[in-house]
Amino acid sequence: METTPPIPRAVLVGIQTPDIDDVAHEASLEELGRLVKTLGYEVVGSVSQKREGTGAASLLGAGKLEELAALTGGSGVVTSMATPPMTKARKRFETTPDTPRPSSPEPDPDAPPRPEFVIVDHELSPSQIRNLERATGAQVLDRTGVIVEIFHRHANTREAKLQVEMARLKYVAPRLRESGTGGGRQQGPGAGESHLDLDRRKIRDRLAELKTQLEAVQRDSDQRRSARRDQLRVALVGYTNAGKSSLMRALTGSQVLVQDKLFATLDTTVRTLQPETRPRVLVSDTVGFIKQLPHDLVASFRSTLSEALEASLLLFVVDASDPTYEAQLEVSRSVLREIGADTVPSRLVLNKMDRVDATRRAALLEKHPDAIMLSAHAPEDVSALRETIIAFFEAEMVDDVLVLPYAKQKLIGEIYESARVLSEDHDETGRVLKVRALPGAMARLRRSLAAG
Ligand SMILES: Nc1nc2c(ncn2[C@@H]2O[C@H](COP(=O)(O)OP(=O)(O)OP(=O)(O)O)[C@@H](O)[C@H]2O)c(=O)[nH]1
Ligand SMILES: [Mg+2]
Repeated sequence: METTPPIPRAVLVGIQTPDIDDVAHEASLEELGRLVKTLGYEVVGSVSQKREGTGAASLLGAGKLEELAALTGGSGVVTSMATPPMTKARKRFETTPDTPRPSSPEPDPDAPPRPEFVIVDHELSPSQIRNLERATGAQVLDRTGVIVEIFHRHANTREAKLQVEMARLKYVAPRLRESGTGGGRQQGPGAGESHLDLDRRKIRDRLAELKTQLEAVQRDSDQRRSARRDQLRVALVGYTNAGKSSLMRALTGSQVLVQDKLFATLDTTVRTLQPETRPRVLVSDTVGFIKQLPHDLVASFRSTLSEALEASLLLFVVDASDPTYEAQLEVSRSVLREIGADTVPSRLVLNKMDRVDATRRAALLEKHPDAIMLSAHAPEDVSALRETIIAFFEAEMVDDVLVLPYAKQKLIGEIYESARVLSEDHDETGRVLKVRALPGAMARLRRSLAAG
């Protein structure tokens, strides 16, 4: 008989430093809750702590720690540092949720199961994680850990899988370093090496292996991308859940995944704008951004985001119905700056306007007079966006005359692919074509004709 595994339960912990106001704090905690749900966990409670700084050993004050431990069934105190070192096996043992702890109250058989996870809305040092685990008896994950885990589960293509595994190992490695000091010695081969050394060496070897594999995969995708160079390309970029894939579907008629989940899309898809134009316009859907996107993930998604880098136009999609949309916009901008895509021409797209009332619409319009306001669900809005995209490229394109010698007729396909042929004549040298194309494409066609 099949039994579905129980849904893991989690308690959220928010840390509010003086630079964060109440609205931003609430929004951040809510977003963390959605991330945790995306992982398939149930959020059963939350605890918030106001803190001057975040360097404290356990991050939470004694009172909050007890409040949290009451929810998870832990002791509420960080046990003495003289406790045995956290070897991997011990860690596994200690974090097993149903391990009875001497200081825990007797479990009530009718009580709902204790949460197995404590998820902190802040990046934690390895020792902070360890101390919180000691006090709560639950497994502790920080925001970065949750995001890395989501990426890990959602990766589909070989490239995304390799990238995510690298990011994950890089996240795990430093945490091994501090949590395993003095781990037991090995017997047999490799004797004298601690478990920790062994784990770290394995991780290093695996990272090197992954790097080689990734380079091979990336050579392929670089080739595919360079074949698309000089084509009319627009990329949908923006915060996770803003509606990029919904717009992609509407603009291209493709069946990309749309979900009310964070990080539904991890792989870039490229499709043709529909109804098709001449030359055709390619639309790319990309991975979404998020606050505190772990640095290694940004780095590892650089190649996925090259789609954005190579586009002639970026559509910055924003969920205008989200009260924190401005912070989200700023996060997206800074990630794009980080990968060097901030020089690509862009337009702001305020999406989900169907959820915005007239007053707010007016305020948005005043703040962003150049923005395109729409709903990805309204077909007339989507066709207007299509016209805007076409008009953008139309303004970029230049006219020229190409002479195609009769000996080089095989290039005609390439011309029709990357340019619009306005008229066609014949003279004694060959076909004379009046064409309209992007300057880059025109230059490439000229080179092909010269070399041919
Ligand atoms: N009301 C409303 N909902 C929308 C609109 N556009 C998208 N949504 C919803 O917003 C959610 C997220 O949409 P997606 O298109 O998956 O968002 P995304 O930006 O691709 O998200 P990720 O791939 O996770 O980064 C889905 O539930 C959509 O149905 C809109 O214009 N109006
Ligand atoms: Mg998506």
